[in-house]
Amino acid sequence: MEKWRGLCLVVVVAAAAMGAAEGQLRTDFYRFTCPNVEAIVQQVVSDKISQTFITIPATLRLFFHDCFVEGCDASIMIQSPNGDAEKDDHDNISLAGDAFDTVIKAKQAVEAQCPGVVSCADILTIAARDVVTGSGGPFWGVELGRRDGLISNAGRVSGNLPQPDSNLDLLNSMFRKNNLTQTDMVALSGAHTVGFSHCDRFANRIHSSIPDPSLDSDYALKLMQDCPVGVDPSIVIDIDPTTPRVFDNAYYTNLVEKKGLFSSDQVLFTDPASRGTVVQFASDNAAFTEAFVEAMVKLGRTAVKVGFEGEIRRDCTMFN
Ligand code: HEM
Ligand SMILES: *[C@@H]1O[C@H](CO)[C@@H](O)[C@H](O)[C@H]1NC(C)=O
Ligand SMILES: CC(=O)N[C@H]1CO[C@H](CO)[C@@H](O)[C@@H]1O
Repeated sequence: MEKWRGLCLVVVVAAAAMGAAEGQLRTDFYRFTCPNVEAIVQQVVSDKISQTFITIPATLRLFFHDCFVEGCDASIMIQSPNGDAEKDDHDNISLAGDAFDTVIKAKQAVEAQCPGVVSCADILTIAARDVVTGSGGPFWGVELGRRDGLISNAGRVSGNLPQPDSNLDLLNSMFRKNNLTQTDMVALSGAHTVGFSHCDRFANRIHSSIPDPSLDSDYALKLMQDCPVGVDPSIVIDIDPTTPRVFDNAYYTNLVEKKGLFSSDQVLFTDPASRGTVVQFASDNAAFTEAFVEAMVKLGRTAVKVGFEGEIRRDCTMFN
């Protein structure tokens, strides 16, 4: 009897290990090795949210930036004494310290219960889901089994992240490189339903001599008041002027009303190739939610390291 039970366990563990080696992410990846991992992370995330709302947008954006550069491998978390890690690139400007802090704290809490087992990449993935749920958005099962990367380099950021003045073709090609469709891209842009932008990221739209015809004139006026010429570039404003703290489809109703903050937001409505998707998400929150969840799961598969690749970092900010 004992012998059989032991054998069964060996078979199951071997199957799990083979799954990992084959490079499969799975929702129950830690079921034997750290069954409470999601509850542990969720507790840290909700404590952090109750301290500061910025936890929500910051963590969601941190996940996106991690995945688009070097894959979802926590490369964004690495701290370099020389200031040349991925997070030091100028594109990181709004990666708020609270997002890094969330992952570091969650990792510490997880290590206390299951040392050396759960990757920082997976912790960031869980946390990104939890902040969406924590602001009124959907809950979904996250795929796990990523390993932490061994490269983090500021020089490898440039050209991999979309810019606020990117046009539809450029946005599409950047997302396509990461196996994401135009619909995924439009859905993921809905993350701009929460969070902040620095004035300098859209100043060219409001302070140019020719008014931007794709920008609502009242909204433009409000933006000019919030971000006057010569304003401190560290000033931040809400990206979603309607419900800035709620994860909902207001981002799309804003676009239909010409109230997209970045031209990369507004272009999704202006360009006939993506307008239909924007109009659909604006009128159907469930359709947006479903597309967002699907796209987040796909985003989480970007260039992942699995099996024996990479490492399980002990400290998310340092290679082992
Ligand atoms: C489609 C192309 C995208 C462009 C051009 C873009 C650009 C930007 C820019 C310029 C900011 C403001 C940064 C600042 O001034 O601090 C921002 C903020 C943000 N972005 Fe995006 N983004 C894109 C897609 C995404 C995606 C896919 C996500 C996540 C799934 C995301 C999540 C966020 C969040 C949550 C914020 C607010 C951050 C905060 O408040 O700390 N963005 N984005
Ligand atoms: C995109 O998918 C292909 C086929 O599954 C895969 O080989 C490739 O690594 C993926 N690209 C990224 C960036 O994840
Ligand atoms: C949060 C963070 O690491 N921000 C850094 C982004 O990069 C600039 C340099 O380009 C640093 O000064 C910031 O500290």
